[in-house]
Amino acid sequence: MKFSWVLLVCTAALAGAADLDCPLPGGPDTASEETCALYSACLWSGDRCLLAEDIGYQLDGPPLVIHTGYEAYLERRRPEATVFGGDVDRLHVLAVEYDDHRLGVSFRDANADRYEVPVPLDVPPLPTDPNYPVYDMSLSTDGEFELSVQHSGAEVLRMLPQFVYSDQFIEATFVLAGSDVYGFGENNHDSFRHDLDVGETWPVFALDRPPGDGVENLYGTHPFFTAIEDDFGHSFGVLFLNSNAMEYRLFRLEDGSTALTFRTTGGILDMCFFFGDSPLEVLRQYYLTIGRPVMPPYWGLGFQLCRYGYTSTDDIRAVRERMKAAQIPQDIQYSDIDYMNVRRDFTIDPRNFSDLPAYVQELREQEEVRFVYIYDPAIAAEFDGGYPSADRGVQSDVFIKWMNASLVPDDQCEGCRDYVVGYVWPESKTLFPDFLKVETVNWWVDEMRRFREISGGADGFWIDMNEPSSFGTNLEKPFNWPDDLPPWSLKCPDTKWDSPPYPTRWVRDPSNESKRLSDHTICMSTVQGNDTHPFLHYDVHNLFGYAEASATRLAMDMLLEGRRGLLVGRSTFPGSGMWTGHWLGDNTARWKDMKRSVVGMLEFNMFGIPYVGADICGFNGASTEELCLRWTQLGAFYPFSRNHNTIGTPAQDPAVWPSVAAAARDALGLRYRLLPYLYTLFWRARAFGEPVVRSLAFQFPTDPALRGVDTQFLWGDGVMVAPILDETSMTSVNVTLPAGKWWDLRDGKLAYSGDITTTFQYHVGMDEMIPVYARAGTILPWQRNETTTAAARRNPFNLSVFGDTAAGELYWDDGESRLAPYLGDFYRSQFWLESGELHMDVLQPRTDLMHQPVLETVLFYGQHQPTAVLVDGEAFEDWSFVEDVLTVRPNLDMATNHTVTLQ
Ligand code: MIG
Repeated sequence: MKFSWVLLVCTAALAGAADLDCPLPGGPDTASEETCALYSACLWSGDRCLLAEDIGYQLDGPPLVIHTGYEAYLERRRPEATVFGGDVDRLHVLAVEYDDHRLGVSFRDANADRYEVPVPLDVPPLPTDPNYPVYDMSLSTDGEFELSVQHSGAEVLRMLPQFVYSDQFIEATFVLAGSDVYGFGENNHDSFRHDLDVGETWPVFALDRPPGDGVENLYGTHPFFTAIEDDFGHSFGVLFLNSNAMEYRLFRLEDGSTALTFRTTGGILDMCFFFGDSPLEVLRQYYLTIGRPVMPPYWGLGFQLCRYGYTSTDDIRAVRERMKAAQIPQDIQYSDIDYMNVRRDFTIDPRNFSDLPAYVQELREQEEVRFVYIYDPAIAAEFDGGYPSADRGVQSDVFIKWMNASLVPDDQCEGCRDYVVGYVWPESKTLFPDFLKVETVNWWVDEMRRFREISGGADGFWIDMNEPSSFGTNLEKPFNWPDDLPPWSLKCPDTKWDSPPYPTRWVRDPSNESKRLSDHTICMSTVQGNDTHPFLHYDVHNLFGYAEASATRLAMDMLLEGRRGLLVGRSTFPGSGMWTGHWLGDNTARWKDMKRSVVGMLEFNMFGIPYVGADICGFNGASTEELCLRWTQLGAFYPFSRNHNTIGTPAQDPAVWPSVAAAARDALGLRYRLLPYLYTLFWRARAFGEPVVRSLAFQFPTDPALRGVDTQFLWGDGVMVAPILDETSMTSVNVTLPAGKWWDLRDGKLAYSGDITTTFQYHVGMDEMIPVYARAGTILPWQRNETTTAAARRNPFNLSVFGDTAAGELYWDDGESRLAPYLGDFYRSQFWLESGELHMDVLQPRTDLMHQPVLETVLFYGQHQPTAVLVDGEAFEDWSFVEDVLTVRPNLDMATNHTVTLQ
């Protein structure tokens, strides 16, 4: 604890004043003298409607130093000035120094409770005494309220005076250090680093929205960013723990400095800061705080095949057969909603898919291929006795309700009680399970149990449509409403929740057909959770997918007999990574979408959901041979590697084109060889909070030239992937390699050695694999590839050692025991090379978990030809030196420590 809250010892101060646009509901383009005059907190100035600088809050008494940090009360500076009314008169500010790297600053109504996000952060309940915090902060300058945060000797964040805090609208603007800012989502960002000059306002609100070309809010909600402060890579991150509809804008102030405007429509302003010497340290702090990611099963790292529109079990079988014939690796086969009987959850279409459960078993038992079924949250409102899942749901009262009986529409369907009713895929109207209720979780687990018994025992779960999605809300009728029925749709009432004063930019988006927050989802004036203390859907909309993922993970834990299983979900929130992975949604078969998937993958690795990937070859639209080929190569390096396609489009599985099949064999071959390394990275993500996929900016933060690179990425710190993403140069790639030595994993040749970052162009024929490099300093554990992970796991192990000094490790378990990482049921060893000696140090000798606990070969890259090789001190003959690669074949027992000495 330090006491210098007034004393700012800072070398660089951030700008303290700026013109900020008034939050006009129609957007800044609608500014006019007349509209501006509607808001007493706004001023017409020249041609802009600005927030007055003398609004906001001032200290009511000096800040207090308390055990946990600081505390202060604020009062409004101009009580008569307002934007939307309902301003909170007195705020309570609490700054909590959780520990040396984490700081919380929250602003609450001093006189009344407001909604707060029921998602716990993993921070010390009583702060540890932070003796040497790497940050410093103050709430006041010269006796005036001013939030200022310092890190690494400089001010890194300052709040501007135009601070609005009202019933349904909160806005704060911050000046930030540096100009390299990453994160916030889920959006269709074209670049990983935010473009401050464009300064777009992005909406954040869970929505079933295919990533397109506009400024869109997509499926999940991640109000978290990281900024690199300086050339040394010092960084900080901020989570805004808020679940209401939000928007943010990263832009430059007139003086060029970096600014962030954060707006939300409810809850409190609750900021959690993370500080690090590097961006990866910030992410580690973030992972530890929101919950570290669940490990996928080993088979979840294999290649996965899916499409919407399989017509029968035989149709699926035919695709699987052509994958086999083409010898393309495959670990997982999916079925989309096609398997369901009239698209009802927990049923199987008796006409075309009655034999699917048997096929699921056959795939597992005879081919070691796993199966994944999709589940949608919307439940058909059918109470004629033909759909027991719905009956049981009503019996347990599991569905989301209107906030009061007067809102129940007159044409409420029979048996639908006071539930909100929408329309999705089933042939009937639907109800929406409230996963914030214990009864719903129990019902969901029970339905999953019943379905499991009739469906062949798949260990994979795919949860879709959980924004939640509902079609045609507020319109005449849903697009898929039956023609022979009179038009109908869910119509949301005109409450303050369904028509808030500032509904955020999403409502202005051209894709928002009804121009309301409830477009494409359910009404905001519905309630969830405990009957005695309900939540408004308005407040918890963004938690729907989080809660469903948590319930589904619970079902898996209860049903899978100790196996981890696989879960991928669409709508996510901070902490979702504890339960689920994520696919990036309904992209289009375009080069642009393929390029953007790298950005999405990097962002979700920031958001604590490293198990992520995009639909390979594109979901919407017809893929082309060239695009699908390059996308298959890139997708072989998505942590979640799945080819998926929508209904009505031509098949695009990799066996369709011989050229793509060849590319898939090559790229997936390399992926499958490297799976021991990738699996170890997933273990480190869970154990230590390290992201699996990393940007160059985050891995090499001391090189400012790399801050904007988002066409390449790394697996851990050792493997660099340089995909081809550009239609205009389909056979060449610009590769950027940071200082050091890099070997090309395709041919084992040294690709670059130098002490500066280099960029070069590289020719890659359509019949060639995209370049993948290993960095000097890396030791990669690997196995020979096969066409399933199950088969590859039966091979012996090998090491590839790059450079003169190098390190690596291997985590290994049975691949799917849920508790293995927690109970120590795993093998682990570390490797390092130093002064010509390679050491293998076994930390946990559980070789009983391996089929062949043998270290067969060690490949050394970047060594001179030795005069002799010793293994465990004894002269050893079985080695060769060919084309600069030294191969030693020691066949070592992996249970014990070993040394390989090069002389
Ligand atoms: O409205 O289940 O993102 O992967 O194939 C479309 C059908 C519903 C959306 C998912 C997509 C899936 C599709 N679903």
